[in-house]
Amino acid sequence: MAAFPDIQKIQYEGPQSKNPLAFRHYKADEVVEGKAMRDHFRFSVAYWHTMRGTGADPFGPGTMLRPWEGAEDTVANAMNRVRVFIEFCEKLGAGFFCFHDRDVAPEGSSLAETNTNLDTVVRVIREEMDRTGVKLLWGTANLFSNPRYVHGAATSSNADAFAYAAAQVKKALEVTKELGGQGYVFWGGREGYQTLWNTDMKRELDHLARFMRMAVDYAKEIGFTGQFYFEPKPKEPTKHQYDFDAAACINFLRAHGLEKHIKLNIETNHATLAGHTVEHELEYAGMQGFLGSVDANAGDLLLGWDTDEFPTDVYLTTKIMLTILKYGGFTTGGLNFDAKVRRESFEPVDLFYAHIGGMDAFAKGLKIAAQIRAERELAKMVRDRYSTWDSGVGAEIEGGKHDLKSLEKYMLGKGDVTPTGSGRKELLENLVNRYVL
Ligand code: XLS
Ligand code: NI
Ligand code: NI
Repeated sequence: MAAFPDIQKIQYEGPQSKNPLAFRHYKADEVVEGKAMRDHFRFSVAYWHTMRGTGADPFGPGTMLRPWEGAEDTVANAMNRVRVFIEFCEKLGAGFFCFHDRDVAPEGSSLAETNTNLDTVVRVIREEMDRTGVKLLWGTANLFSNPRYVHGAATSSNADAFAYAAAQVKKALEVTKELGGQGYVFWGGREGYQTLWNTDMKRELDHLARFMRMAVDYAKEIGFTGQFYFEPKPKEPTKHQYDFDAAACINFLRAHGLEKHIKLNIETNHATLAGHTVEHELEYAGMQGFLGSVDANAGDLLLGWDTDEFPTDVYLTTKIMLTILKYGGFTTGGLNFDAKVRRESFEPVDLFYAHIGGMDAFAKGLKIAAQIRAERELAKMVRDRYSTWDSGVGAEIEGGKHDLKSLEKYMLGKGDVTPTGSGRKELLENLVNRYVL
């Protein structure tokens, strides 16, 4: 029985459409900058929010109406849920999904039983993927929910927690490979601290690096060729997470010789929690070749936590797409909606409205970004701003032809700096508005 009997495959109807279950901008086949929209975005649905989000908050239990859910967390229900999920992806027209091991199958009474449960459900996932062509963007392991990870996993003060997490990642890598996953994400759920009074930071970070190295080595051993990603987040659930932002993650990877194996998965709301914007994080990662994948969502600037809302702000999506296009687009990565409907939006149809809105906002953002790039006005203004570096002393400095002594000589001769070139922030904002509005 279909879980969404009243909903047909979502179609593109164009900007004039008033049908809330249609796309107004996302047209999978439409070619932008030489590539179909479907391949620009590689849209992915997050299993954890879409299938396992209950709407619970610290003040009350879940509210979601999910008629397909059985009363208990059994393997049979888990298998049924997979079918519902893939029906959702298919009707939405999202080509990819992401999941944590524990999203899809319940834990058993032992690690062995848990692994068996996972294998049973993975068989259904495989069948449904083969039936529909929906693909796995990345897999990951939930190393934060179970109380055994109270002090973290790879950075736990308890060596057994590290060992259990290692066993879990081994299995998660096998399953990701089996499902043809194109990537694997490390997000350090509790890899951080609540207080430095009880924390040996150096030891914890060395353990985290050792853990990642084990995963990279095992991937090689089993022939998993997907891309590894590290997902920055500055806080929540711990007060301070080690994967704080792109800069901290890249430094960590380089310091431990992992930079060849692991790129970043940048999430909008994590960037803002770190006091950055997502475009800052994308640019910082992109300029150094670490831009791997994106967890698309939006935060609420009035709230200081990861609200994981759906992105509908066209300025936001335009900025994200400008940076992604600048760095050549996704190869292994994609746009994963790490986003959930609000507790008050409890009907199944809200899942469709939410994803359609996000996909349309990104489609519109892509078109605007492509236009901004095609007309080159913005790029020209940035280039012109640095024109003193294109000849004379600027070009000589960039060419390595100067040292402190020669520059002192140059400045003694010249006298002083004449400020040139207004920053033009206001003009640039108006220019961008011309494309957006
Ligand atoms: C949580 C993270 C998480 C990762 C996957 O804040 O965004 O959902 O993407 O473990
Ligand atoms: Ni995420
Ligand atoms: Ni998040």
